[in-house]
Amino acid sequence: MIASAHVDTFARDNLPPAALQPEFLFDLPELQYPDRMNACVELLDNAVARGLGDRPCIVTPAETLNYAQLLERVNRIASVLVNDLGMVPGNRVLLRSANNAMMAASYLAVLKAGGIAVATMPLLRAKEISYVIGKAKVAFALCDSRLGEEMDKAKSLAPELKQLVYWGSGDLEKRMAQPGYENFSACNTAASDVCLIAFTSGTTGQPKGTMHFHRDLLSVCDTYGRHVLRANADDRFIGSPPLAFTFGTGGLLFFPMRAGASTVLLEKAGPDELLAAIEQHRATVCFTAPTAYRALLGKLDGRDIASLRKCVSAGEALPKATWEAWHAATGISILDGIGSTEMLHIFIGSPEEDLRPGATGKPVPGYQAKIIDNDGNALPPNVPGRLAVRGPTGCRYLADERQRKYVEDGWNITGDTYLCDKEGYFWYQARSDDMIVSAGYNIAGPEVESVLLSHPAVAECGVVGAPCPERGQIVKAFIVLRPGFAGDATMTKILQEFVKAEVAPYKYPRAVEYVSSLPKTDTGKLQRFRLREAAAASANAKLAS
Ligand code: 3UK
Repeated sequence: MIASAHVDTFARDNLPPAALQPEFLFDLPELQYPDRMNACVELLDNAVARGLGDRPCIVTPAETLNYAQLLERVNRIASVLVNDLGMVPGNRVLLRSANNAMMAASYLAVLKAGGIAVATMPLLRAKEISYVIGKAKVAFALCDSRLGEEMDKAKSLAPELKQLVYWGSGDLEKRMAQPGYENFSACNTAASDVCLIAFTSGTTGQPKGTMHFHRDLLSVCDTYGRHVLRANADDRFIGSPPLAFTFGTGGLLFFPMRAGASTVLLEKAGPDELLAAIEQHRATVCFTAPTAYRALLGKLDGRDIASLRKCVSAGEALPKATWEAWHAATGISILDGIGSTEMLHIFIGSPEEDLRPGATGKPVPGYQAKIIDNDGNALPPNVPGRLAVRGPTGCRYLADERQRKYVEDGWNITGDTYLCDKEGYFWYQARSDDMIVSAGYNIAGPEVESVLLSHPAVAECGVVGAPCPERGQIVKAFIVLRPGFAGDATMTKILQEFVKAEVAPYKYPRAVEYVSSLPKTDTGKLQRFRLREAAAASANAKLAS
């Protein structure tokens, strides 16, 4: 047993029992980490020690910090945490902000001081924030003063929170300016000390806290980052996911720093802001979601985004039509990849020369994946089943019975239905609980969505099962049309015929409803359960009338 640096043992005490943890794999030579390491030291202090100090690290519309300047800022924040606020190793620190330099610096400062970062999505409301504080027993918070209103409300709801310091108002900045605070000696953490509790954005039930170690942060860089993304020190990253979402923390902070590269952090990263910033900062690597790639496609005219060389898509399946349209418009092969908060980052996804448009890809080096039936038996190629994965990272819920559901026999069960073809490519079908069963057929909503999306009239769509007395369920499509198209009976007929011509006719949407937008989570995922509720409500209304 390697000695933990944690004085506050809460996280360790609440790890799932060994028997319920997944099996961890460290076969690759690059995953042979020493027993003691601190992720901030690896990503930041060592970069400066290697001579990268004057290279740009964080670029925002407001400021640019090179590696040395970021290190000084991190040291100052860590000094405040420990000297002023009394944080000890193992304490949880809540972080709240849009993506900006102070958020990134605060995150790294928590790691460096041996604390545990608990980053929250900017959109969360007081009740949700106070749940997180209570669940992770958080006593410290650093927050952007512009998000003060909900934060103050959350503090009044959550007695565990003792110290709340704002930046932007001058409070944190004044403390940071104290003499001597520019130096801070890192906490000598164990590689297996928890340094991050990331909450899932829970579409059902309360959010789950997933615990990750210092070494896990490096593992995702040295697997996906090194073998699939393959960025270098001249790259400039950009993207839209919040730093509080591990897709964003990896893609916009850990991966660029591990490569000695720079990252553009945007507080607002809608399609217009993102395009303008790519152009202005000559960004080369972009991380965003499938919906955003579709939105960007409509706005490329007159833009110069020739600097881009790599685009990563995750969070939801990337339909082949979106991949092809982006490739036609930019020449770039989007790298699709499936990741999860439990696994920390992407575990299936292939590099440009080895991908299949429409497929997620092959397991990332360091990870293994298989398709199993309900009893845990491996299924043959091309048969859809449950996706099971394992690798250097994996699911460790903070005090949560749902650990038993996510981990089976040492494998992480992501809740997705996939199939694996004869060549070893993994093809997404649906979230396992989103499969539509209609007149005995299993139908994957995302497959129908991807057909509809390839029709020029369709901007966005969501396909779910609607209750039906005869068939159990019918396929129902909620569709956002592109400007200039009318959602009438003729359009419905056209789209239904279009689907029947592209895939097995039983999959066509028997019901179509036109909407102006689709419900999404803070992490940009389609909320199919809301569409199901809407579909059920209108089906019941019909029955009653
Ligand atoms: C779905 C995908 C098909 C899938 C995430 C990259 O999305 C992330 O984490 P979450 O915990 O959600 C996990 C679930 O989202 N999903 C994600 N990517 C894909 N489905 N194709 C994809 N490419 O249902 C998965 O189980 O919010 C993604 C990196 C870090 C992340 N946390």
